[in-house]
Amino acid sequence: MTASETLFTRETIDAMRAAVRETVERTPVTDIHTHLYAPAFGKLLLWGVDELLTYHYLIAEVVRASRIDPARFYAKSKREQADFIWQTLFIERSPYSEACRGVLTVLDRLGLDVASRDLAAYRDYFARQSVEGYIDTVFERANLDSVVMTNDPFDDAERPVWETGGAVDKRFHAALRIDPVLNNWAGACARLKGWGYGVDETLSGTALAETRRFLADWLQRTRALYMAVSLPQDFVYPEDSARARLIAECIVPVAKEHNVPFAMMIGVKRAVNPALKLAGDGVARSDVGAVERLCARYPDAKFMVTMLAREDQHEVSVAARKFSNLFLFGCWWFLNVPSLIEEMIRMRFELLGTSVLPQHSDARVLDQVLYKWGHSRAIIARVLADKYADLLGTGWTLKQSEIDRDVAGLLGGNFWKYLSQA
Ligand code: HDL
Ligand code: ZN
Repeated sequence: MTASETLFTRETIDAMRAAVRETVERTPVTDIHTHLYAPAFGKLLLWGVDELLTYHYLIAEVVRASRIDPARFYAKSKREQADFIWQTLFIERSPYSEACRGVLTVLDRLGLDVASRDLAAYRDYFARQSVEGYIDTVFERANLDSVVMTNDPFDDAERPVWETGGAVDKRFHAALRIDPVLNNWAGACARLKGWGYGVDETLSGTALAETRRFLADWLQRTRALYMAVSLPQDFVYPEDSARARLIAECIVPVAKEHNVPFAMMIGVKRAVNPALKLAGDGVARSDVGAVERLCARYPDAKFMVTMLAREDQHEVSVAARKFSNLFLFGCWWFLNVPSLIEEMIRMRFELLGTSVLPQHSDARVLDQVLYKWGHSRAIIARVLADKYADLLGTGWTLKQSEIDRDVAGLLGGNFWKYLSQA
């Protein structure tokens, strides 16, 4: 029988498990939330072993392990920071935290000798790479079809690139990130005025129409697949605030007009330890009711949601059962560790079936997709095979072509299908 006609039954569960592993490995991924940048953005695209080692997750871990004063750590050069992290977390301690292990998975997937522990040799390898060639290598080895960037018009380093042509690499899609609009309207307002939009802090006069024009201009300029915001753990809706008015009268109408989802990433407790800078944010439980009320109030708008607190995952999965315009995605940030990825994917498969996107990488450094997807594919395959085994146990049968279909959806197809729906 050809592979597509293979039929799995309760008698061939081991063969099914092997087929699921193979299918998940060979199916290309659309990585729908990253902080990566197309080559046109130059140094904004981070890559290489020193960037891997100075990922803010590892900065938090090295400050904790060494108790170095964060200011003293940040005063070091990037290379000195990487040396300190390598020595503290990898040589003086076993690097089994997910962020440490991830660095080693990257080196291994690149064919480097991890057992050598030879940081100089790793640096030599990266010094010999060109960014264009290395992007090809990483996309190919991680089996990525494409990634979605996080594009911020308020970022002075990024905006000029869009104003002179933007990302011209089809592997890098855009997402329009609008945190300043919703989280710091006063600050955003001043910038928008400077760009010629007739807005004001009280949202009077032409402010709402002009904010809609700003959003439309940047959706067109970036060809963004969705609009996104990171919302704090105390986000509520509705409320008497600029944020609530902007969501209701600007974000939602523009999202509907352009048929793009509005992605809410909810649960950050900002700057719990400001001295850690980017590494200083924390997490707290949030109000899933705000998501439910938005989905109920705007049934013909499309929402994407990922929540940061483990404790919110069951409630938001149940909410997704109530609203077909609520698309759940990823195991975000502090959830992107094997034990919680497995717990969340199992819960989502059992509550939502195939209608989720189990993972995104959130990669800030290009090479990270090698480990973030390497680790997550293994978990997705294991959980999916378990669910299929439960199915086959009822006497159900499964064709290889159905496994292909399901896996293509879970690794990106479900996202593209959601985007295409009216
Ligand atoms: O807001 C976000 O998109 C978060 O992912 C933050 O960028 C965070 O700092 C991060 O990198 N998490 O993985
Ligand atoms: Zn992110």
